[in-house]
Amino acid sequence: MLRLYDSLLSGNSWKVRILLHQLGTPFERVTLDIGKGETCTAEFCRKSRFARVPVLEFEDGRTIVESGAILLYLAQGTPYLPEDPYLRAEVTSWLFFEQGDIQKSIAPCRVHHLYGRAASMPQEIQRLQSEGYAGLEKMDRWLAGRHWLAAGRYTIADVALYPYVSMSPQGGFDLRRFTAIREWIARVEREPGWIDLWHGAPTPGTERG
Ligand SMILES: N[C@@H](CCC(=O)N[C@@H](CS)C(=O)NCC(=O)O)C(=O)O
Repeated sequence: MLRLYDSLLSGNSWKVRILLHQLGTPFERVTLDIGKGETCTAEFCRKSRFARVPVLEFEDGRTIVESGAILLYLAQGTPYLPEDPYLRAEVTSWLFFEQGDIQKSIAPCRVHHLYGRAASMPQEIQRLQSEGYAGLEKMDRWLAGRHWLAAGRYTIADVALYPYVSMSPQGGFDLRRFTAIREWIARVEREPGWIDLWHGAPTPGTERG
């Protein structure tokens, strides 16, 4: 059986759990506590060269790191990743956009807010929010008049973008003016098999990272 190493609050891990759930793929979940350094142990670093979750592990011990790579692997041969090379590239382009233009700013901003540090670092928060808003503007413009990000249907592009965009208000982002994004979030949440962040969580709310 596949094994997924994740953490309770990780949006990158949530992407993978959503797709595994939508595919109906059974997996064993191992939830690490980042705050306790559980992603930094020698044993875990042998599984994850970047000492981060998510990590997908096979029965033979091989692993895949990076949420985008895991989504691409799991979605092969399924409706969540088009066969057509051009459409597949369109989907992949959103995975890169998510990492560079969305996750890189919105994720740390969210963590600073969740851990009560945001008020003591206004300049850094302003920098992260201005980068995050720039990404959200681009996404909202693209989604205006469209239901999905790529290929005219729900794909792993939507799975990849959904967690950090939908959780951006936790980082102080105001989504009110992003009408297309808000409608898209509601659409993603209506997809069969969609699960919320806490679905199946071992001990909700106890983890620090
Ligand atoms: N680019 C990576 C980012 C993964 C990442 O940032 N993981 C965080 C949790 S969301 C983590 O494990 N952080 C632990 C640390 O950096 O020490 C991906 O998409 O999988």
